[in-house]
Amino acid sequence: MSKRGAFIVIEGLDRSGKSTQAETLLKNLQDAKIPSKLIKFPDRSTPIGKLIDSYLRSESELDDHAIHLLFSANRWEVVPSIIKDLEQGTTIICDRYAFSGIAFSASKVHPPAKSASPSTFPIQPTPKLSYEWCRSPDISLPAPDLTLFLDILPEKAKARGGYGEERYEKEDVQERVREVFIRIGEEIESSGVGKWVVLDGGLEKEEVEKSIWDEVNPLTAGLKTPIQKLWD
Ligand code: 2DT
Ligand code: MG
Repeated sequence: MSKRGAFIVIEGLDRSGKSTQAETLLKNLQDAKIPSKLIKFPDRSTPIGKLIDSYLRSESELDDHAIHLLFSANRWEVVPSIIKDLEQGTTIICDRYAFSGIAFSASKVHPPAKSASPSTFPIQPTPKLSYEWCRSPDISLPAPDLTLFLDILPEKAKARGGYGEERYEKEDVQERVREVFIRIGEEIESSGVGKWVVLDGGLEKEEVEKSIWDEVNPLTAGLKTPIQKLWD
């Protein structure tokens, strides 16, 4: 059996350096003559992606469940092409995946209820969507062989030039998102399906690039194992 390509996902908070590192990794793989391709979610170019784009720019409102399912559908529509590429020996680098899907949706909370008497205890915000509900539409997606989580403290990410204008680009949101990412990573690591590596995204670009290459290099010879499924 000929070898298949590796499926490598890069995840992280906004301003963690994900997209820059994904592009650098593509270049390094191509320089090493490894057939490779970079994809990104959300893919804003498809009809579903256009609905997502409009929501992220706050040009439209959608029910939290509905937008979550659109993000998932935006992945499912690319699955046949991901599988085809991997089977033909192409290594795929993927900028955000189902893990962003869970982390951002499960971080949505109800606004705190206004109580008549002010409490001295901070009120824990209640989630709008459960972690399990958020995970379910992405069950059975192709599982990444390697996920690189670029970890950065939201305050440091913010200091890097600030967040943009899009929905979710706020420090309190990013803090909750980071907590969910950490939970997902622990579960992936203990599931034995794919490897989850936490890298310090706050380091200099070149240092992060080197740590990424150290993780990716062993996969560049191709894989003999079948493509696995997420959370199946
Ligand atoms: P970019 O800034 O990377 O374009 O992401 N998001 C992303 C979700 O809420 N659910 C998902 O499934 C994915 C893939 C993260 C735009 C924003 O979309 C969020 C940031
Ligand atoms: Mg963004």
